[in-house]
Amino acid sequence: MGLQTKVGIIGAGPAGLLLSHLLYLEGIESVVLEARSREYVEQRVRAGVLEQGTVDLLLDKGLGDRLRREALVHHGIELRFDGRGHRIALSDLTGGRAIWIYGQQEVVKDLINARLEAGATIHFEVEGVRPTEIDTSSPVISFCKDGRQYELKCDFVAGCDGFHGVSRNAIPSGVLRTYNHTYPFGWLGILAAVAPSTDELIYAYHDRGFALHSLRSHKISRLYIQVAPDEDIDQWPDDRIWEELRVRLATDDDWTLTDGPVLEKSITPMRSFVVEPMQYGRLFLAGDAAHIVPATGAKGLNLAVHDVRMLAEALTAWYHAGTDDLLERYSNTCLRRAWRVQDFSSFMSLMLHRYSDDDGFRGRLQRAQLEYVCSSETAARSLAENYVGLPHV
Ligand code: RFL
Ligand code: PHB
Repeated sequence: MGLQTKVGIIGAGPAGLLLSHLLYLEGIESVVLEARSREYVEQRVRAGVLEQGTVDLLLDKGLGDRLRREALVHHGIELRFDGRGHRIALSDLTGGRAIWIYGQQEVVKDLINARLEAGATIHFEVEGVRPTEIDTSSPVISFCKDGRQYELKCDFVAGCDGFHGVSRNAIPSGVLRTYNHTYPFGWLGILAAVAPSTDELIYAYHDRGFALHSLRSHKISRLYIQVAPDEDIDQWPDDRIWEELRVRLATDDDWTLTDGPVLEKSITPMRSFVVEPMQYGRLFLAGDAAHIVPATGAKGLNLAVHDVRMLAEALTAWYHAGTDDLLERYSNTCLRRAWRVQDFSSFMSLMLHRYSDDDGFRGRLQRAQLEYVCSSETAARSLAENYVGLPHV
């Protein structure tokens, strides 16, 4: 069956949904195709830290009603090592910028509601999605839904289908250059029904490995520990996880970690990945489809938001002013920020994780780095401005 739209968007994650909303505000029609069910994408536990710039955009585009009520503003983070905490005063160091704690699945829920309220088309649970004829001026996305085959004709295809999506593979071989780095560790993350034992995020460096105490609300905590990338989650009953967190987050004073029921747990590998360019013909890649950063910098979602903001502006200029210079610059503009964020996320990862092959040398460098960012205002400011998100890169 034949369908038609202006922009065909593959993936209903934050990138695809936000792009669809930004285009709608400019009067540009789009259709979103998603492999999973609505329930699944709304429940998927992932990011929790939004940069100031991400929040400003969501508020500015009318997506902030619930975010304004429920998100928690944080003005600092703690780096903890040798049993002591050191606060990085994010806002004081960056002219008042902050980070906001609001779960990615809440952003996704808000976006889906806004899109459906505006009468948008989101096809969930589609199969066999395949972008074709992307090197012509009328690409087609073929897909299957409820056993019926469809062909969606569009002007542009936005590949917002994450790292495991199909869009990137639709680009002929030899066009893309891939940069890939796998870190020798992963994160075991839990979501727990217990009030956070901290007001601000704690990034802990410990001989037994990295640990992170984050949160989602006054009642829900989010915590992570460094594990081997191929760690078997069955080896980690809840008690063992809490015990390990307690050891790695311990301080010399009387700080204690309160445990509670574990609602969700999973292991995530840490990797860096970038493809260049982020465009081929009428196919534009955005978000995790084009780049992955290790989670230590809390940047992946924020980078995805930046990409689609650039893509929406470029498509708006094409439709409304008939100019294609922003579309041509799209890849370079986004890659500049992607590599800045890649560097920051790598810096945080290398500083905070233990390496199993360390003969002691790396550990000494890590400690020197930690002491530097915790004692030099200049070094702390550099970390802070990257963490809250550089306004211009
Ligand atoms: P997503 O969210 O992966 O969405 C892609 C969507 O595409 C769908 N899809 C397909 N649809 C149709 N056809 C196909 N063939 C398809 N293949 C896939 C998928 O079902 C999905 O719905 O990518 P997007 O939109 O680019 O968003 C990127 C973010 O999800 C990601 O960067 C962040 O979650 C990364 N991240 C963090 N980012 C932050 O900015 N701050 C954080 O604090 C933060 N913490 C994290 C994180 C990621 C984590 N994990 C699990 C990887 C913490 C963790 C543990
Ligand atoms: C989270 O809350 O999920 C989170 C926070 C900070 C990070 C990564 C993830 O660096």
